[in-house]
Amino acid sequence: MIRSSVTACLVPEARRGPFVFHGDLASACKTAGELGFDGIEIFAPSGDHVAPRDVRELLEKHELQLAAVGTGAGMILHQLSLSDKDEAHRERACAFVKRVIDFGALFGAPAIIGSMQGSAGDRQPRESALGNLADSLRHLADYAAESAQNLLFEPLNRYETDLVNTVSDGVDLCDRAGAGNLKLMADLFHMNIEEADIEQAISDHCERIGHVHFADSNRRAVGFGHTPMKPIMQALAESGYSGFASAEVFPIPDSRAAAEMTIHSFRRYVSA
Ligand code: LER
Ligand code: MN
Repeated sequence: MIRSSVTACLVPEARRGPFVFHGDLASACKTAGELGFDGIEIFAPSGDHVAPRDVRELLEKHELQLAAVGTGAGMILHQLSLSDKDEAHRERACAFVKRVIDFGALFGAPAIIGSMQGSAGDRQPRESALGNLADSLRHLADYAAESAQNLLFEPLNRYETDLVNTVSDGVDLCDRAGAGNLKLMADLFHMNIEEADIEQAISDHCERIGHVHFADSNRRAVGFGHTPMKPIMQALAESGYSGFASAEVFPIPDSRAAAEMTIHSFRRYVSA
């Protein structure tokens, strides 16, 4: 059974970012619970920003699971990257991610490596950046394995990174890192830009997918854009995927409306 989730961003610097809820975790959990979501995904400034006790209380009260935790604040707030050419810098990036892994592990939730992959740019050859990234991911996946967690790696569209843009490139990188608990995150917004055929990419690599960002073509809630979602979600379900479809979308026209449209579309395409 695929489970539904929405994102909550607690990073003021990312307040214009593609997250359903911004700023107030308690009200995000309340609305998510009222609408019948299974989980919530948290994007926080660091691994120790919110007290685990408070999160546990909110999850229990609103009958939610913690779906996943984002690490992108390491890039947004501290310009950290797991592919940086400088080893000391990469170590700081790994230390930041480890604290997020620790936080997620308290709730059985995996950490997501998206923006923290960085990019090569003109600073180093792409091949050496990919090598650095694979080394960092291996190290972090081993760390996550110590608390029996997966680590999620997310291919991003070409306007956000020059390293890993497609699911197939993501598979190559995971193979290079060589860690069985390193899974791919399929963000349907990035895939809409980069994949030749989204359904095919999902069917080809379904056993590697550990999490889905459920977003329409324009990065609004599914139902507000033009991605043909029915066959995509069917391919995912037929592949046996049983993780979360988590809405990482803009709160347009507002958070509640984006959440309502998401759960409506989820029921239409997934749990109908
Ligand atoms: C960034 O575009 C994204 O999709 C996030 O999930 C990365 O942290
Ligand atoms: Mn995403």
